[in-house]
Amino acid sequence: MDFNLTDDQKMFVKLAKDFGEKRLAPTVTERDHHGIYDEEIIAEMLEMGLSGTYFPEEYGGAGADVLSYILTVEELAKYDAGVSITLSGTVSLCANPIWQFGTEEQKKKYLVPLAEGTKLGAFGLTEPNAGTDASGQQTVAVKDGDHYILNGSKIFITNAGAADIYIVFAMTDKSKGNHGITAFIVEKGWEGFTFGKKEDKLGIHTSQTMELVFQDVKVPAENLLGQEGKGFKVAMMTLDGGRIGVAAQALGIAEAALADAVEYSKQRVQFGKPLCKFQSISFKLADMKMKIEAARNLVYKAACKKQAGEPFTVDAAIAKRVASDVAMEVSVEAVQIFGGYGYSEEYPVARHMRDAKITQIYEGTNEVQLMVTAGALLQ
Ligand code: COS
Repeated sequence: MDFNLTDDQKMFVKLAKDFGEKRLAPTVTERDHHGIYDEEIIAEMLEMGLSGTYFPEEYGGAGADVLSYILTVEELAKYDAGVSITLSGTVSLCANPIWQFGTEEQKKKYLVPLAEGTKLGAFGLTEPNAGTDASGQQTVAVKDGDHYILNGSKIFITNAGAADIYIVFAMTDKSKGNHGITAFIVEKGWEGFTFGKKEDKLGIHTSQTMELVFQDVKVPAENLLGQEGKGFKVAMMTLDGGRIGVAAQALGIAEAALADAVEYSKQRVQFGKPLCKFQSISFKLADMKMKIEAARNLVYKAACKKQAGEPFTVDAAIAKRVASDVAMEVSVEAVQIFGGYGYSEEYPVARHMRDAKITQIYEGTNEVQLMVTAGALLQ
């Protein structure tokens, strides 16, 4: 696998880097501390075409590849992990399933504005009683003529409230277990579709996470995504791609934490010399670097396999677990190197550590990634 970046890939990295330096870095601390989801920043990011990377030009995309997108998420996460998941939530979890499973009409109506960046997307699978056990959906959709009537709720939904387009999973036939789950495309503003409380989270404060509430929402039958009863597969296949996005986010967080720790170790003088001159610190930094580079290979490999149309479920699970564990380990070590200052919110390493934690949890906990990998290993 060749990870020498193409000109297109380099261009997306540069776009994300410039945006990160100019638009994210100056205000990220304030937005993090006050839990601000900044609509203007997100609109600017979308206007730059970052949500269209790998979708074909005929659907509003840039016609580049999955690795370009993954590099973009990674780069953004170095500056603001909340903004990177806002992008990943719209691309991996909303635009991608429409591209993969949607009808031509659905692609024209929903994928085009998502890829062009005029609309934001979200994905509603998790419920109060259906987290890791995603097949236990309690949201129901009952066919009524040329509509389905949707009732239920979804929790911990990234981009909720801000997004215009939602992929929502519901039971259309409870007697069939996971074969009774169906995916729908639901628009913000439809009668009966409201938002619950805004989550008060440990990290990724610059992203917006809320509850979705559906009360007798009339969803036109033409908004069914894929086939009736095939929604669980839509969810699983969508999450396979989403997990590479989370892995890229984790990679970006880890890289930012390492860069901060390297810089600090050169400046901070104790016992008459900079911290980096102590082997206990330089070895720690080297170890952080090694783990990041090992994770990077897994993340890029999973992206390349998705691009090539090869099976990538296990690669995504491995990449997500390894990269998120690395992000957690590296950010904890970065805090350790900063000592008391690391525990203070005055420096960004505390934010990196808080942001890293969610990458071990969402889009399938790391225990789920072990289940997926073990399942494939023991077939
Ligand atoms: N791609 C395609 N199909 C898949 C699939 C994948 N990656 N994973 C599972 N399936 C299919 C299986 O082939 C099976 O199909 P059949 O019923 O036709 O045989 C079906 O889905 C059920 O598979 P399985 O029995 O493995 O499902 P489980 O209910 O045991 O669940 C886990 C497996 C735990 C891996 C799954 O529920 C999961 O990923 N949970 C976490 C959900 C999640 O990530 N939530 C976060 C939401 S977004 S923050």
